[in-house]
Amino acid sequence: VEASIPEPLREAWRKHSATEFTTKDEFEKDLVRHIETTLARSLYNCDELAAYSGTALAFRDRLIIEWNKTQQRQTFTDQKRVYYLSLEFLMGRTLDNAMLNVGLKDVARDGLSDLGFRVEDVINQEHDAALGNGGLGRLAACFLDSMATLNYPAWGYGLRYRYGIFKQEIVDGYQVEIPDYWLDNNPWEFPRHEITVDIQFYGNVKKYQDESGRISHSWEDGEIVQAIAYDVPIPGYGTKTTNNLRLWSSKASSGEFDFQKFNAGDYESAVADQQRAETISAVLYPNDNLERGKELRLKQQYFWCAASLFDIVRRFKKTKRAWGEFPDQIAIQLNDTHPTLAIVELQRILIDKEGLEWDEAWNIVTKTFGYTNHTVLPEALEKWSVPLMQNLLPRHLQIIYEINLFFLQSVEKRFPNDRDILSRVSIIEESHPKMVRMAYLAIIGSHKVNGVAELHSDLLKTTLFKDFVKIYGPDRFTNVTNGITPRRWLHQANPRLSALIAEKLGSYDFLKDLTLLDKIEAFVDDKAFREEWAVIKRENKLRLARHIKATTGFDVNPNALFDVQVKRIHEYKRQQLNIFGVIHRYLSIKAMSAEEKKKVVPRVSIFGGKAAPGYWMAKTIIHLINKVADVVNKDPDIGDLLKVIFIADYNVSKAEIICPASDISEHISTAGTEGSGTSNMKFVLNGGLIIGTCDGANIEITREIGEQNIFLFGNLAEDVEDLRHRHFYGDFKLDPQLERVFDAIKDNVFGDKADFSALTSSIEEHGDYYLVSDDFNSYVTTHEMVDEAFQNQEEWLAKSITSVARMGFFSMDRVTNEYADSIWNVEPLDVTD
Ligand code: Z16
Repeated sequence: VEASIPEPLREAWRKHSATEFTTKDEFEKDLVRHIETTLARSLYNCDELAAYSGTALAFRDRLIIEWNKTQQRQTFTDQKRVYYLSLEFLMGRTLDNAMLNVGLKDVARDGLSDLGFRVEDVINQEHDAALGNGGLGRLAACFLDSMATLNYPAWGYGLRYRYGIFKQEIVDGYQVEIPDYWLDNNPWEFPRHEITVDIQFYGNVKKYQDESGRISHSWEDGEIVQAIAYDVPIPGYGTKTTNNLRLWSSKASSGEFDFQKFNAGDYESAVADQQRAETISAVLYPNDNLERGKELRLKQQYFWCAASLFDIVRRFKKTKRAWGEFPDQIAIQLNDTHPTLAIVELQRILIDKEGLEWDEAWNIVTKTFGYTNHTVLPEALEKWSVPLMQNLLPRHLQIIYEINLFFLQSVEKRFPNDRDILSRVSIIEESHPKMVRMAYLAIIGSHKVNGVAELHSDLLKTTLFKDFVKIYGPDRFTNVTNGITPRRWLHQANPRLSALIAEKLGSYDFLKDLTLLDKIEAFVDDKAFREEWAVIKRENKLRLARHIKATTGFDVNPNALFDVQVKRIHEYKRQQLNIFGVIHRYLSIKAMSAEEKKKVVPRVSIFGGKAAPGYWMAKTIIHLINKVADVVNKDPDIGDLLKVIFIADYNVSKAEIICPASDISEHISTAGTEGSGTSNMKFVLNGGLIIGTCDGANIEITREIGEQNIFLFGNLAEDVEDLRHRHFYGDFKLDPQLERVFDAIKDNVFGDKADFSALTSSIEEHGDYYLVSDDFNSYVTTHEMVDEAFQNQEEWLAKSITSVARMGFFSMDRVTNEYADSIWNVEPLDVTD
């Protein structure tokens, strides 16, 4: 039913249509009105939290007005749209970002100050929206920011988890996980109780034949869970475009089934059914780069894919276009294999519900989807057991077998003499139980597959997916190196640096075209500019030092070299290499004379990151870091020369404090294991130097900023296989400096050695899979070069400025435009009013 008001009655609507504040006075009026009415508070009981809520509501009003207009405009122009499907959106806080994007932070600052508040304190009241694990989820959030900023008609689709990534506490040196219930008083979401989709699970498939002999399938019975839409406005920077992020929440279906139970007096079991339905969107799985094959996770994936596809198809059908035009109107990007079922679901809708022929449907499907791969780690590649899928999604499994059959037939025709290729590329792995290989299904169902950095994309083509390159040719595979949004990761996190750059360039245009940063290289010898640059870094270090003092109680010397590694804790990211390096440094200082100590460059080694709750080795690494901190930080022989800090609960809002405050940061994964990495970009963009391996985007960062501006070390990806082989055949001698580190651990210097035996033995006895020993010498030597370089502050500063100037390539806007041109074939929608 159309709910549109007829033209003769629209006058009153237009007269009273909501307006947007622009001045300080108007902002104050909106703020006070929200505090007094929406929040039912007054000037007698307005604390910082209430001031936050009122401010958020005032800005929310603005976003909503533009969001409505944007949606109307996009519907009206009816051009191709992008749908970004991601199980994770690691958004962080919204208010600061919204203020900056609409260009009214100064207005808010002045207004809040009139009413007795500091804008920074108000902003700090907000709880992070942490619906993601790490890089993959943050990339999705950067995409949304960039797509809105560039005026692309684009929606995100995800799950509205009741619990985001857990909060981390450190108790006696161990990680403890606290549930992250974040939804109370979240002003940034709009429930759309009228937008619902019924989602089916289990049941069975019936086959029918009509008079003409045509066979059709129907998925019957099973259980129904309801998906409810929650919408989140996504404002672009310096544009009126405000896109939509639609998150689905699960609820028991209000269908007959439950009423029957309630009516039959089976109250308890009816309530239990409701609880079970709500479980689907209850919690984000806390694994980064690991898939564990749990049924509830598969339910989450299907629930979200089916709801999103229904929504997309419903919108398309309103346009009354022919099905063949579907791929001209719609591009769907799969963020990893998590949404691969969307491919199967669209095929099912087209053949089972809309009556298309298989080939016609499949042609539409493959033209619609693109698939982004984020990792080559085998433990992260999704496989679902066939019996599990048979039970939960019987019709989808049939369709997968059908897709596989047609695919293998075509492969057999092309490679009649290659018997092995069929079993190698089959979507079904012939194991016990059989498994569905989701990455293969995603490749077969998409027209483009991309990796996230050059090395990573090359490895995909030469290792993981090499058979598919043979089958489809190299053009199906492409690279789009990741980026970050300069709005959040420069302007918001580092306002002073952003202002200094704007002052030199004459405007903030670089925030929309980051390649303009190259103009600051002309000021690298400008004395005043250099001094300001140094002062800003120092201020940012002081801000972090205050945070460290407040959260850990430790004092750190702001003149020391701040050495930071913050990211998920994972063996492949090698925080163990870092902490072993710290122990090596500690032992070296302990062995020094007073004279020698005078030459030591003081250091603060800062760690942060969460371990997946079931990942024991990662938790052991956290434990060791904290034990080393206990010993080192109170050792009178060491004083200010070395401090070790573990920052608990690393998240997006902490990253905004940490990234601008590093002198050097560590990106030291075993070569060939990190897809891209994106914190490397955040640190360099904020004037920090980096130490890293030749891995992921480090390689392209080196190419852009110049190898004299980065500290690279370690073995290359091409040598990893051979080194592992040698370990396997016992051709291995522990690096002698690492041996000294292990001896200290085994002398119980950092508490009970038994606590860390898994860590040392994985290197000494179990093949050193991540090549910690092989890279140790190179790592330690490179850190000596870092110390030496840091002593020449003038040269260090030049490296810092030059690097920032050359970071334009890593803007998410470049990434978004590349996807738009080479994968989605969509155009921006110009906003003229
Ligand atoms: C993830 O965060 C990433 C890959 C993956 O398969 C699963 C998760 Cl949850 C990361 C990569 O590890 C990282 O290198 C990359 O920068 C990031 O995805 C974004 O592409």
